[in-house]
Amino acid sequence: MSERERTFVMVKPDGVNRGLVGEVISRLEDRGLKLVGAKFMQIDEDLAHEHYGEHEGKPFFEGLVDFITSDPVVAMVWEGQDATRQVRKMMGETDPAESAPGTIRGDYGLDLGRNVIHGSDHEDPGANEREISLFFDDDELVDWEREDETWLYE
Ligand code: DAT
Ligand code: MG
Repeated sequence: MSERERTFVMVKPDGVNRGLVGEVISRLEDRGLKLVGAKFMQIDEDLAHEHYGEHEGKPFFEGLVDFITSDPVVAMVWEGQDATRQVRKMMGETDPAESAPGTIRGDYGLDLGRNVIHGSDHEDPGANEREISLFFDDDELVDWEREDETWLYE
C-alpha cells in the first residue's frame, strides 16, 4: 500500500538559467503532487558536500560541487502518494541520454552533468527526510490541503 509522503526536489543551476523552473513546477503540480515548501537560494560549499556526501571521492565529485554551487537553485518539498518514487519516474534516468522522452531529463537534458533536476533517491531509505531537513526547517514547511485532493485520491 503506497503512502503519502514528502520528498525533496531541486531545480539545479542549469534549470534555473534555462528558465525551466516553471516547467518543472507545472509538471509536478499537474500530476497532483502538493508543494509544501520552496526556497530560491544559492548552495554553499558545506551544504553541497553534505547533500552529495555519498559521492565524495568519485571522479566527478569536485565538478558536481562546483556546478551545484555556481548559481541559484530552487529547493522544494513536494507531498503526495508515493511521492519520492513518482518524482524519480517523472525525472527519468540520471543520464539524460538514457531518459525516455516525456521525462524531465529526457525532454530538457543532453548531458549527464547538466541534468536539470534533483530528486531524493527512492531506493535509499530515509533519503527524502534527510534531504528535506538539510534544506528546510520544520517551520518552513506548510501543512495544507489542496482543493482537488478529494478528486486525486480514492
Ligand atoms: P541522481 O541525480 O539521478 O540521483 P546520482 O545521485 O547518482 O544521480 O548522482 C548525482 C549527480 O551527480 C547526478 O545528477 C549527476 C552527477 N553525476 C552522477 N554520475 C556522474 C558521472 N559519472 N559523471 C558526471 N556526473 C555524474
Ligand atoms: Mg541521487
